Order: sequence, then structure tokens, then C-alpha cells
Amino acid sequence: MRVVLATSNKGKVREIIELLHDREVFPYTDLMEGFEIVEDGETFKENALIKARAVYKALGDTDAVVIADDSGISVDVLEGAPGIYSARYGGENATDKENLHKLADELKSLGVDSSPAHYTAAIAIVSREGESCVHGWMHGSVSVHLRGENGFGYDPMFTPDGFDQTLGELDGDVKRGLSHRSKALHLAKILIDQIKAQRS
Ligand code: ITT
Repeated sequence: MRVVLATSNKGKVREIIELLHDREVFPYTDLMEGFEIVEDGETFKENALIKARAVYKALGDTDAVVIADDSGISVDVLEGAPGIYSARYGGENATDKENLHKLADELKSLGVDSSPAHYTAAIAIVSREGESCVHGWMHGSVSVHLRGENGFGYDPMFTPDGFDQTLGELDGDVKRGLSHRSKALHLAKILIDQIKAQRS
């Protein structure tokens, strides 16, 4: 059974393939030309479903199981921002670095060095059996002091609860063990296995 990832974010592709290592998983851009998907939902769940449905339809392969990840970081002192707008916080086509610096600048402009924050991942699954969506969260804090090169996105400023180092500094195994994405994928795997069992 072919599991197709409806994402063009390289950091997500890497993490999802590592976490679903026992399955046949492809980013959809390996199978067709990438295309723009308008993420105009109001929640992580709505946007994940929009992406998974769009790729399922475009593939035209009714046997495919398409999964999409919509994720982001929510910062307490910013009343939950950037949240679902995390990918474009620094502007419409902002790079990870621009988004990271924009968030650090927002904290500095409030006169704070750090704030509690959390990551959310919504993983939508679309197949001929129907649609579902699961979530995972990781709590911690963000700091204006950016440290480390590991991970992607906001990881150099995010320290998970219980640790002293940022995800930029911590080994990838640590992130794999506790991330929003790994928790959501753990649930997604159960649903993918159910589809597999139904089909056999
Ligand atoms: P796709 O829509 O193609 O999947 P995207 O990057 O646009 O890619 P999102 O709309 O879900 O994806 O935005 C997620 C953003 O949230 C991402 O660009 C990062 O800036 C941030 N983010 C999500 N998970 C993260 C993680 O594990 N570590 C660091 N930053 C993360």
C-alpha cells in the first residue's frame, strides 16, 4: 500500500519518513509536479485536510493513502501566534530563517527573553476509506537566544520541557521521542494499519 506525503517541506518529509520507516512512503513531489495548495482553513485540522484532499485528488490513484501534516508553534506571550500562520510569519514566501528571526524580534519588542510555547501537529489521512485527522503537541519554551542547527523551522529557539538545550542543539533522536509530529504519527500509524487490514 502506497502512503503519499502531501507536503513539500523537506524538514517534515525527513522526519515523517524516519518515523514511518517500516512503510513505503513517498513525498507526492516524487510522483508528480508540486503545486500550490491554498491553506485557507481556520485550524491546523482544516488545513491538514485541505492538503491531503488536494493531493489525493491530483494523484488520481484511488489506492493511495495520502497523509498531510499541518503544524506550527504557538507562543503564550503572543496569545498563541504565529499558530497556523507559522510558515508565513515573516512574510508570504518567508524562509525558515526569516520566520525564526521574526519570532525572536516579536519577543524582543515585548521586552521579554523567553515565553512558554508549544508546537502542534495535525496529521490528516485521506484514502478511499474516508478522512480522519489526529493531533500531537510538544510543550516547552521559546527564547530570543537562537542555539543549534539541528531540526528545522523554529527548533533553534525552542527548548522542550524537561531539557536545557534547544531542539537545534539536541540530537534528532530526542526530538523523535517527544515531538508533536511523532505523537500525531503514532496515532496516524494505527489508522493506516487499520486501512491496511481492511484491504487485505
Ligand atoms: P507544507 O504545507 O507543504 O506541508 P509548510 O512548511 O508550508 O509545508 P505548514 O503550513 O504546516 O507547512 O507550516 C509549518 C511551519 O511551522 C513550518 O514551516 C515551520 O516553520 C513550523 N514548524 C512545524 N513543525 C516544526 C518543527 O517540528 N520544528 C520546527 N518548526 C516547525
